[in-house]
Amino acid sequence: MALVEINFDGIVGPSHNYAGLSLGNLAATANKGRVSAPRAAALQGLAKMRHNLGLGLAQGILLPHRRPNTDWLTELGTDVSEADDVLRAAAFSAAAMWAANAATVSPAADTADGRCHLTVANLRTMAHRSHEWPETLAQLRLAFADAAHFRVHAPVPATFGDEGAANHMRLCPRHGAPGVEIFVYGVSGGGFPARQHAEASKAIARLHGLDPDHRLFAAQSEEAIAAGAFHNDVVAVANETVLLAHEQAFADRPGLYADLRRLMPEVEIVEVPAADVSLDEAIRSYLFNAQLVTLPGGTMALIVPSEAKETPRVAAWLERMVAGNGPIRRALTVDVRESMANGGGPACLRLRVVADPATVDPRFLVDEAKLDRIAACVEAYWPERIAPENLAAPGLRAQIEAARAALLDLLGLPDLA
Ligand code: SUG
Repeated sequence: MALVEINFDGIVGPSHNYAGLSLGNLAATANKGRVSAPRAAALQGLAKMRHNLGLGLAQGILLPHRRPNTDWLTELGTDVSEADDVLRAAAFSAAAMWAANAATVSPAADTADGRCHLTVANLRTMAHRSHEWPETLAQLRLAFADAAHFRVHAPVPATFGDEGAANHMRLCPRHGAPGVEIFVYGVSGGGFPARQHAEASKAIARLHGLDPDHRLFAAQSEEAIAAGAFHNDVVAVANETVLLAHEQAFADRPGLYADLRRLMPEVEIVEVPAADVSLDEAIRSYLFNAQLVTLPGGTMALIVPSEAKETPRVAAWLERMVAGNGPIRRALTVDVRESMANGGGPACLRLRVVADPATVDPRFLVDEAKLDRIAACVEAYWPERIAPENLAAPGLRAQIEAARAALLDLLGLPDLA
C-alpha cells in the first residue's frame, strides 16, 4: 500500500466575499467591506493546486458548500431577504474553502485500530463557520467511505470549540510511520476568542485511539492570539521530522520542545526568533501559514504566500534559511491574495490526509486535466466581483447556486447539503 500525504484543497466558492466576520482575524476584519473577486480567488486556488501537482505531490479537493445556507437561516427564523446584514453574510460565507479547518486527521500509523481517523470540526466559535460541519461531514464520509481504511467522526459536542487541523501538528520519521501528534489549544488572547478548546483536543485524541505516549497538548501563547494568531497554523507548521515555529508561538516553549525531543529524538526544531521576524510581521506575511512538504526526491520545501517574500525581514529570513544548512532546502511562492485578504494562506486552504490514493473516492482527487476542467467551469460561472451589500440581490444568489451546481455536475458528485 502506497501511503502518501494528500493535500485536499477547498475550492474557493462562488460567494467568496469580505464581510469581516471573524473577530481576532486581523486580515479579515481589516478588509471588511472590500469588493471581492470570487473568480480570481478560485483560479488562484486552482493555480496553487497545479503548482503542487507539478512538484509531484498528490492533490485532492473539497467542494464549496451550498450558499446561501437557507436551512440555517430557517432554523434562525429568518430568510435571505429578511435577515440582518451579519446573518445574511454568515449564510453566504465561503469560509469552507479553508480546508485546514474541516477536520483533524490522525493517520493509520498513529491509531489503535490501524485506520485513518478524521473528526470534523464543529467551528462553533464563529457563527458563519458554525454551520459548515454537516456538509463537511457528508463530503468526508463520501470521500473516505472505505471503512477498512478510514473512520470519519461527527464533531465533538459544541460545548467545546474545535477548529480542526489548523491546531494540530504531526511529527514523524516519514508520513506512513507512527508519529507524535501535537494538539495546540488556546486559553485567552487579549480580547480575542480562543477558538480551540483543550477539552475538544483531548476528546479527539481519545476518539482517534492515539497512544498517550505519542501525543502532546500545548497551549498557544496569549501574545500570539492577541497579535492575531487565531489558529496555531499562523505561527507554526510541521512536516515529518521538522517543526518550524515562531519563538512566541507557545505558552510553554521549553516544556513543549523538551517533551517533543523526549518522544522523538530525531525532531529538528527550526525556530524563528522574534528579533528576526516579529509576531506582527509573521502574521501579516503568513510566513508560517505555509505548506511544508517533502518533495518526491526527499527534499523539504516551504510553500509560502507571495506576501512572505514581499515583507522585507521575512524575505531576508527565508533567504538565510535556504542558504544555511537546515532541513528546509527550498522556499517556493504561490499567489493566493484573495484568500489571504480574509486571513487564509496556503496552509489554511488544504487538509492533509496520509492515505493510499487508491482508497479515496477518485472524484475527490485531481490531476492537471481535471484542474483545467474545473478552471473552465470557474471562468464560465463564478461571479467576477461581490460587494458585501450586493449579497441581498436575487440575481447574485441565482448565479452562486448555478455555479455550484455546474461544478458538482462536472465532477459527477451529488449535492450533499
Ligand atoms: O476562520 N476567515 C477564516 C480564515 C481561516 C484560516 N484558516 C486557518 N488559519 N487554518 C477564519 O477566520 C473570514 C470570513 C469573513 O470575514 O467574511 C474568515 O472566515
